[in-house]
Amino acid sequence: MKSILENRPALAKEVNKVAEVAGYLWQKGWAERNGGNITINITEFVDDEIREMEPISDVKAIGVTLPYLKGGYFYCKGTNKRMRDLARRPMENGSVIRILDDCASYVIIADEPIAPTSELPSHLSVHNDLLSKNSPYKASVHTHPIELIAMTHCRKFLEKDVATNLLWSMIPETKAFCPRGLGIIPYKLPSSVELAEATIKELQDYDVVMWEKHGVFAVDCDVMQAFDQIDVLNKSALIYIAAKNMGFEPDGMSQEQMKEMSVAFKLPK
Ligand code: 2HA
Ligand code: ZN
Repeated sequence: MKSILENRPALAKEVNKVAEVAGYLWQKGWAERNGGNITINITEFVDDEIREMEPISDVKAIGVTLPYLKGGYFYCKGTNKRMRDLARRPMENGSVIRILDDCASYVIIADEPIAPTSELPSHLSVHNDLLSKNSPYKASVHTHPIELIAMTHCRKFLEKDVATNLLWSMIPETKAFCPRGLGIIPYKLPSSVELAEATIKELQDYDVVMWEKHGVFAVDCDVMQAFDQIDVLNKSALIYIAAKNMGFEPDGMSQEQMKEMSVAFKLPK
């Protein structure tokens, strides 16, 4: 069977980036079993031949109406599929979907009829919101980073920007490469429309948001950059834990040092 990626190097490059990141998520221990999901808006790579491809699934409801997604195409990790498998075989553990003209349903078009991620309402609602704002962001990543999730089991880190400021203060790179910080979303049922709505709201102010006691959701121009933002935050969490394990509370960079960073790197906060 011919893959949709065949003779489409630009599209294949984006999907291969997803596979590379899926491998990192597994190696980091952030992707147990089927944990986590990735979706990429690939509409810009779609040609007439793809537009004419016959559906290979029934029409399925998204659960929400998303007007900016009309005629859009997404690569989605498959529900119940493993990141470690996707890393080697992205088109056997994910699929390409087409959003239909009612903006409330989709069909799978390639390569195999693999149902998309259980967090599809959150992912697609976020893509709809990004398009409504003309954002250049095309990738959304949900994963289970151990140390960041552990922090959400402590109430003080759930207060606005307490975790952000602590993580920024552990090493200068974190503020430079995750300049909008870590948003916090109180616990909500996985896959729910409530979780999707809260995620969109929090993403107005942050590129990475934490689902309390569950995982992070990050957006960026491509999947590699979304991963990098999560990675620098979790690195800071690891430094914090290392210091605590050495028996002391880390001092952290001072507010002056962090302000100096913001000026030097022209950061938004
Ligand atoms: O896709 O992580 O939150 C598996 C999950 C759901
Ligand atoms: Zn999850």
